[in-house]
Amino acid sequence: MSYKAGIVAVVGKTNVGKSTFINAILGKKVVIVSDRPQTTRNRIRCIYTTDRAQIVFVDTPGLHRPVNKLSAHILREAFRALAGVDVLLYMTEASGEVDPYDQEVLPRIRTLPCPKLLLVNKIDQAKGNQLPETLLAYEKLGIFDELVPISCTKGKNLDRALELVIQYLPEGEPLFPADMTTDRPLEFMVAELIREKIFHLTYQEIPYSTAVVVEEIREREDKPLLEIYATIFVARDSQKPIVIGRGGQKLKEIGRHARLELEALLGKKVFLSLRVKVRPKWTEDEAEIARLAGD
Ligand SMILES: Nc1nc2c(ncn2[C@@H]2O[C@H](COP(=O)(O)OP(=O)(O)OP(=O)(O)O)[C@@H](O)[C@H]2O)c(=O)[nH]1
Ligand SMILES: [Mg+2]
Repeated sequence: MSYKAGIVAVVGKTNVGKSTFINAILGKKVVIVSDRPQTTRNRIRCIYTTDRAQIVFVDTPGLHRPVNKLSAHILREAFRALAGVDVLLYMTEASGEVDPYDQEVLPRIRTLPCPKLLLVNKIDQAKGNQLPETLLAYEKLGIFDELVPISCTKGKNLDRALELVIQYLPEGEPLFPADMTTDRPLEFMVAELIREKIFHLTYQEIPYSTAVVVEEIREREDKPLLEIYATIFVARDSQKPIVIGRGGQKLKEIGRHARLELEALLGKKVFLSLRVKVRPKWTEDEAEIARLAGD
């Protein structure tokens, strides 16, 4: 059988588990995940290669109703991912009906020329008849070529989802080297990891007002150590002391969690220096959004 390769966008409402799915398929943490909506802000290519196929998954920001310029930007990013894909994976949860927000978005999905697969995620949480009712409701729309119930966290039916994706992929040569898992540079991945820790360790509006920029990654010559200098930007003066915490405790905690994960990921010691800066109202300023949370 000839080799298969193509671009597969993973799209759906925010927080349904798109990034978790990609990590589960790749068998390692490539993209960040949190239990709160709008974690992913950019389109991120994640590459899965076997001897039969190469799938270039595109993780996308969750679809949502925008509340400010930043979230409108994030939403545009998600829709931009739809252009030129070979297979579309639309993800939803088993709520028992067509999700009202999906209902609004699906007309834009219907007209795409590629095969479309529906992933019904979090089936471990489905109660009673919710799963069969969800499948029936989405089936009736007549949009999807396949409907696949899965649980990303329990690893249920992921092999079936993967098989189907490969089945619908076009034949072709690999697009990326086999050992590559993302096309994003290390600076981006490090910034994302720090942002994830902010999602895990701060509350309310803080993660949504925060951006992370890695200023420098420096390999020490005298010892096996990676020095990383990053800045956390917040949108208001009052947010700075919250991110820093009493006696710098919160910032230390964010740094420690990020550093430990980076060390495990990179297999070397990391020195991580974090500072916090205020960029007043950056989430409402297109130029700042492009600079701090852009492509
Ligand atoms: N119970 C359960 N939880 C899941 C499953 N898959 C993902 N989750 C959880 O759902 C939450 C959201 O996961 P993400 O992968 O960040 O969701 P996302 O769709 O990428 O979210 P955005 O990037 O914000 O659009 C996390 O707390 C995951 O642990 C699943 O199969 N079962
Ligand atoms: Mg995500």
